[in-house]
Amino acid sequence: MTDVPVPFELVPPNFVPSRFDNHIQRRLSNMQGQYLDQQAYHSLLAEEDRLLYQVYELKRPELAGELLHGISIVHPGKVGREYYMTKGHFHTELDTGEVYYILKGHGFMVMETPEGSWAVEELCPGRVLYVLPRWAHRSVNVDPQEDLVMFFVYPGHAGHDYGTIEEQGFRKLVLEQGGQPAIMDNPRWSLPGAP
Ligand code: S6P
Ligand code: ZN
Repeated sequence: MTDVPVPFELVPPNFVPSRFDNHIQRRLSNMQGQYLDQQAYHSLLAEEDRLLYQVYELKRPELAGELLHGISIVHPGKVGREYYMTKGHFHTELDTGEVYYILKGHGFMVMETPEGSWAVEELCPGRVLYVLPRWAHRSVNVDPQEDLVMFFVYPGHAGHDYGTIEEQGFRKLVLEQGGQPAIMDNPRWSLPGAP
């Protein structure tokens, strides 16, 4: 972590930051219970614990005045008909948003609120998506070959709540249907607290 303001570069074609403090790699084994087709998940995992996505973080103190930022790279691929995706999370401090700037690839951001509102927005290079406070978010790569690469920035005190999503996933899934991405209801999902 630097204590003086110095820039870094995001160099095409892969956009890995020219300096970073933390490199996170998430694999199939980190996504237990998240994919709809559990049979496909377990047979893929038996073959190889594939790398699904990576995050390069520029560390800053986790304080309200700070902005945490970095690059996320979701690789192409599918588990059954469901595309590679991030775990997804709410921010622990619900009233914190996040900005994504899409550098490369093609995907969707799947979002929802604790009250059950949902939104799915397409991601393509040059596009900016502001994920509003209170909205959980998951990025999905729907390109058959290319990485989905995004720059993100969010408040230092946001924190991550993965548990809520781990329980039943997001309300909407992005799956391949007839060669195209399609948005579908998640059969495992019900409004938290509903009978
Ligand atoms: C953090 C921000 C991203 C994600 C990254 C991986 O608030 O939303 O840096 O951490 O896209 O997703 P996840 O759900 O595994 O943290
Ligand atoms: Zn976030």
